[in-house]
Amino acid sequence: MAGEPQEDCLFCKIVAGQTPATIIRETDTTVAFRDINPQAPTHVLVIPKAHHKDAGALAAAAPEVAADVLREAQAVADQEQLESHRIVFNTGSGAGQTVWHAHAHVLGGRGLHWPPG
Ligand code: IU
Repeated sequence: MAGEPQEDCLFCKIVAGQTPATIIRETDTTVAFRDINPQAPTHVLVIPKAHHKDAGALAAAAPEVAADVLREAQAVADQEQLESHRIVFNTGSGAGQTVWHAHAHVLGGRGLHWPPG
């Protein structure tokens, strides 16, 4: 069911403390942790604690939590003192989504080209 923890979901396991992660921020509804395979000097993932398969599903089911994720993404950029940054929601395998629990990538600390690859 939407929002319920999924047994086979890595990010639900991070939320539950069953899989280690370098958590840098946490709120009642979100967790922010460093990506294990960073693509920039700062690469942090912000996730809702509740399980939703992608950003669109999250926004449809729990718009207030989607707003919390965005607010926390900006808070990460502020905390990391990023001059510029990019917030990315890969959606669908063709766009590079590999983990089916909504997450915002916060990338910064280097020049970011446009359009992205
Ligand atoms: P994607 O947009 O679904 O591709 O992003 C998933 C990210 O999760 C990706 O950047 C991975 O490096 C990252 N990640 C992680 O931080 N910790 C993990 O244990 C696993 C993936 I698996």
